[in-house]
Amino acid sequence: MSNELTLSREDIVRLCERVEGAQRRAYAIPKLTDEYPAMTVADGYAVQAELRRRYLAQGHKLVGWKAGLTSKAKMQQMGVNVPSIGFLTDRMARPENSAVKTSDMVHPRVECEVAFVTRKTLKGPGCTRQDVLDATDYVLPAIEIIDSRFSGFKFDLPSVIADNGSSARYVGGGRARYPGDVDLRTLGVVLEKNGEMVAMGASAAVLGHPADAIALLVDILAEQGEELPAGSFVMSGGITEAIAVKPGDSVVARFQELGSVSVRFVE
Ligand code: OOG
Ligand code: MG
Repeated sequence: MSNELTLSREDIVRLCERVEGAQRRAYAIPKLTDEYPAMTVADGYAVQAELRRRYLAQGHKLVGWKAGLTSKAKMQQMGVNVPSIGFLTDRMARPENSAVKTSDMVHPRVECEVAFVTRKTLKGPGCTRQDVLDATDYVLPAIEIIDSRFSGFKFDLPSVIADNGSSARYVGGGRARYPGDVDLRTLGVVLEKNGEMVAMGASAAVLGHPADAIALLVDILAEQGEELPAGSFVMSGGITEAIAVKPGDSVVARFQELGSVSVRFVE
């Protein structure tokens, strides 16, 4: 698949409005490639950039970024085998252990991820694991709540990128650690829903090392002429498959070394 921009400016704005409407009013839409089968990854990022521009113009603050589809479990679950990135704003953040509303989402799912907070600018291309570790202030455990705006949670890479990587909400918590104080490759995690274990894994599932996912994210940003500023909150991608949630559910992600993060869901 080529990665040229094929969409006109008009099409980009039109698709962005379609995605924004679905995000705001929480309804499912057909994946964008049904109407634009020639859409490329570059087109997807153009729609995502327009979405970001609009949210920031409306006063949302950019907090950081997320890498997605970075583990085999996630790739297999979604049928997409290339990682992607999306942006995170202040409006998506929720406090640890809070009640997250599901009525303003389409079909939410939870993921457990290692999050990084940076203290230096990171710039691609050629960003390495070591660059990421050197620029990291601390790492912490996070639960991401994803919500594809596409019917049946089914999409392809250009569509999911345009929908900002299904970003919906995120919760950071647990115990923050300096990256040099833990072995980020071997952290185990257990995901529980309503007291039962529903998934488990280890951080190496994320591209061998979660810092590699951040390096990849920095390189994807560089392709768009952007860098990752100091002070960014960055999620490295779900370690296990994502788990569907509904009102009444409570979820805990228990991480080795990093403590646990929890969240509950209400109507
Ligand atoms: C795309 C977002 C994937 C992750 O951590 O892999 C993601 C999706 O599966 O809807 O956030
Ligand atoms: Mg995720």
